[in-house]
Amino acid sequence: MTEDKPEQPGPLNPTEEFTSGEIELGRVLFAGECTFMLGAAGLEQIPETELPEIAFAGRSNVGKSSLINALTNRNALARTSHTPGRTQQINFFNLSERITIGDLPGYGYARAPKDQVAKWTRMVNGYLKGRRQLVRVMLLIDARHGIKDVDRKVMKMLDEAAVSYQVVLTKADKIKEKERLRVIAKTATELSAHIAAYPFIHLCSSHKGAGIEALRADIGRIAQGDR
Ligand SMILES: Nc1nc2c(ncn2[C@@H]2O[C@H](COP(=O)(O)OP(=O)(O)OP(=O)(O)O)[C@@H](O)[C@H]2O)c(=O)[nH]1
Ligand SMILES: [Mg+2]
Repeated sequence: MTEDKPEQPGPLNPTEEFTSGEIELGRVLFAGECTFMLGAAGLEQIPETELPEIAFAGRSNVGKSSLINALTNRNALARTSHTPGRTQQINFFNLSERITIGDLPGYGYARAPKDQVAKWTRMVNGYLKGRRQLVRVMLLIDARHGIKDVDRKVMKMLDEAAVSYQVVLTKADKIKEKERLRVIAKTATELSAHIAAYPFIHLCSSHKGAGIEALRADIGRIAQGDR
């Protein structure tokens, strides 16, 4: 856990953003059963479901699968890897029969074969634009690097498709507090120009557990229908 204790609410002190009741609801939601449903290798394999759905999107290796594991407190629910491009299909999880979680293949992996990239892009874009159940996209951004052009393309597409999304800065343990403040400020400024972006930014470390309970609380809000 980080030792940061800033006075103002926000990503460095995110629990201030949520009531203790919301933190508890989030904890209970993620303490429930989380089961792997299926991995969809193409749009036609995406399951028909009724629950509200949250997708974890972001560049290859940004930490999507690790974050799902940290949220659910399981080491190996979603497969993680040192090798970018590990998640090659959309993996669906059912959380407590309340919400569906989608772990997306990462985008922007320069060394992946071109036809593979084209296939993933088609699938991920088709899913993000056309998924009726999708209530929020968690757009993961590496806190060390900030928003990149490949992320901007996805943000533009989500804005145009009116799919609400929220930035989660990952790997917070890799940078110092001063840099955290800088990346949060810069990200917030850029997000303010995006119509479908939520203004609240999460800052998490899946390895150290920082920011995880706040993100659980936020997803709990979504599961409650408070969007
Ligand atoms: N230091 C640190 N490393 C992290 C954190 N989260 C993930 N990583 C590391 O980043 C690498 C990629 O993590 P994944 O969770 O597999 O990333 P992903 O976004 O699912 O990757 P793809 O499925 O390939 O798109 C692994 O080596 C993780 O251990 C974090 O909070 N801190
Ligand atoms: Mg992954």
